[in-house]
Amino acid sequence: MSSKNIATNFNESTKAFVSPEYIRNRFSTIMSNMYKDEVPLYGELLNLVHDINNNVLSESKEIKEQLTNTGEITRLNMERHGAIRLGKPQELFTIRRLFKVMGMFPVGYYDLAPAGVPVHSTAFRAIENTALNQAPFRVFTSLLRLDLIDDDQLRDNVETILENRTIFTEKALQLIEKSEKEGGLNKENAETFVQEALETFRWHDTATVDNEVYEALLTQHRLIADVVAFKGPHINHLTPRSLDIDKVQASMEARSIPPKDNIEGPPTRKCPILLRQTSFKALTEKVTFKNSVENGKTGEHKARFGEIEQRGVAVTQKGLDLYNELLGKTRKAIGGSPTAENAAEYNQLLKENFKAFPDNYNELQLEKLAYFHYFTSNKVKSIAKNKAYTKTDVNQLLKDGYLTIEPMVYEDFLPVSAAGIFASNLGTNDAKREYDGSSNQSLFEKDLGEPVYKLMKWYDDMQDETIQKCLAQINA
Ligand code: OOG
Ligand code: NI
Repeated sequence: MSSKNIATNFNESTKAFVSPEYIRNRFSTIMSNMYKDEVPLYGELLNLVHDINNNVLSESKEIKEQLTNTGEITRLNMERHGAIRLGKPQELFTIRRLFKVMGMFPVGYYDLAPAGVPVHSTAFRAIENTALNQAPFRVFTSLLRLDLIDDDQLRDNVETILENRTIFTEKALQLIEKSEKEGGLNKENAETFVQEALETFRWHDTATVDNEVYEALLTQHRLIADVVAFKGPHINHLTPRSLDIDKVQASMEARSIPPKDNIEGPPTRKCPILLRQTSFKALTEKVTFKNSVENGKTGEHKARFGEIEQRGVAVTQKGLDLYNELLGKTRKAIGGSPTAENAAEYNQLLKENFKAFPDNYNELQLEKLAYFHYFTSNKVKSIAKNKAYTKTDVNQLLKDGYLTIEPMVYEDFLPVSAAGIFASNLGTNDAKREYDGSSNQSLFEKDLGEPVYKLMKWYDDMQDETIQKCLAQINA
């Protein structure tokens, strides 16, 4: 083969790489289809969310404009996140590599132990604004903390069970390696990759343990049984993005979707902040055990559900501190997590307490409580060019109408809400117990094989980028 031929072949194969966004969208679509088949109520929920989103968009010009300006409008109907729970460090390490093929990176560290769930977590997602708008799929990924199991014998047992399982197919592992070596996958390989990767997330109704071990795991914590007793980390929910979560919550029962008692996160506001979430209760699913044939014993397992979320503006550290203070104050007054009985009282109090959190975008911007995208207005053509404008001029430029802002959407999760979602679906009081093991981000990152992206820094950088872009235009 002549050198020219080699060059051509090389170019062809490089050019033939599909983008991580393509792979991520493709994976998100086939995962959603699989989940609709496995959990038909999720399909119902998707329809409900789409109907309500369409209503909001046709009724509110303001929201439509805002989503158009930030580029979010294109992603609205493909927006979803999922969640998985892993058992051992090796699984976390490899899942990081798997998600990287789809352009998803670990962002943030969430410690759920103080809220009574023996896991710590991160969220895999795209990290560039355009990439997010093209394919916003993300996966909340938890790793079981074996160090929090207090029964020594059970812990050893769990370790042995987990040691013996492989949650990735041979072909998926090969394609991860190929993508790492060559820098991408062509269309055909990408298709095989997504189909093979999907196997890791599939539900298996046959437990890998016998009914006695299952019961012992269940007694420790329902979550431990969910992670350890099965062949792999079945996707436990998928979550579309709603523009009006109160309306969805109120409309669920009419469509025979049983809602959770209350919405997690901040109260209803004119300018939504962070993230509000609700879900439908987990299905009761039949499982057979390793020894079911011999003893005829089958069981029931509850793990898989559907969730909805409404995303609002990302808040700064100052905003997050205020959020945590107001939420904490409300929870304390009510005696912890709200229940079906005191949900109305809780919501009333939450609303009252959050009056201390400004509810208009200008104030949120001025008080540095939230993050924004900055844009130049048409007026900028006539700006006086007698100085070089800098970041210190931004507030004046806004006031004079040379700049405009749009809220920067919160792309991540909230630990207290996550624990609430876990708890309502585990269907027990497990989440009431306390684990006093200290949070262990460095161990998590060691298992992951790299540090997680720092949450706040990511928003800071994004906001700064849009400001610098505006200043460059003004000073040009
Ligand atoms: C994850 C729960 C967290 C969210 O949206 O906060 C979550 C789980 O139940 O595995 O998905
Ligand atoms: Ni979720």
